[in-house]
Amino acid sequence: MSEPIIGGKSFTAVAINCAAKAGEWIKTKLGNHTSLSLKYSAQDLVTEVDKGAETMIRNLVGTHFPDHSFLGEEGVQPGPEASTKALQSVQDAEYLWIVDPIDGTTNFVHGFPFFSVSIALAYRGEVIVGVVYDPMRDELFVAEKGKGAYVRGRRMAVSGETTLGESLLATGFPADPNYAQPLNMKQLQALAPQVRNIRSAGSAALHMAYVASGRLTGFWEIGLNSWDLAAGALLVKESGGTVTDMQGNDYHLGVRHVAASNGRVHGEFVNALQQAEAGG
Ligand code: 2AM
Ligand code: CA
Repeated sequence: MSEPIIGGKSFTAVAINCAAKAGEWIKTKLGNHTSLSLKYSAQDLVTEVDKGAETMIRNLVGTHFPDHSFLGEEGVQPGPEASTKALQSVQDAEYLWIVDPIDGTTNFVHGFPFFSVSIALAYRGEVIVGVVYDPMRDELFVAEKGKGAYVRGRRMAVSGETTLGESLLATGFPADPNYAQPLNMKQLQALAPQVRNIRSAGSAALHMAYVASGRLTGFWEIGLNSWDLAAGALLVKESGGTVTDMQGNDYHLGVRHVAASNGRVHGEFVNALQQAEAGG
């Protein structure tokens, strides 16, 4: 059995192993899933592949670290209240694994090749290991707190843009039609003329990994859950970037409305998001 050392290799090795195994299996199921259910709404999907991948990861983690706590998307009832409650019940755990077996399930269901496995380990509420794996490109993004972040074994760094005008941003279109969708549209409308361009590819974890690796200048989305963000937040921070909520407060596990960037444009970015919200 691996030795449980804080930030030690064994945690990261297990996280990588879980992400790689689950990702390989998910890839074999692309176009072959047999059950599709709606969770909270017609936009909130789950397949047997999400559930199977989560079980695979939970069992593997449990074999190595039976005393650790586990928070996975498919173990939680749908909807924001249940997610917040589930996080509150475990966030003080000594060691907590936070797992999204497929981030970008809509893409997986439609065969759009942009989804990922997201696995984070938090120690007393602080993320110490983050792994995001894109099985379609076989790209593994790994970060350890204080030790940097890597993709395909190469050290990652955020991009160099210093103004919004030179920035390539991404956002996620939220499902909630009452609050999140109209606000996201306002933000999009306000930001589009101020930036180089905007993408929306449908996996928050992978968008965060792209900010970390310098492929995107920044990313924002309203209404995410801890499992969408925990691993990606460490990737961005360990690559020299900044992760906050939409008011510019530092990231923590409870953040649902996120703004992540290379840091250099963060002030301008958050300012523009706030001005959009204020209708200015
Ligand atoms: P998921 O695929 O794990 O559900 C896309 O905009 C991002 O939002 C993805 O990371 C996706 O994660 C997440 N997402 C999709 N539907 C959602 C919903 N109903 N509530 C919250 N997050 C959602
Ligand atoms: Ca998911």
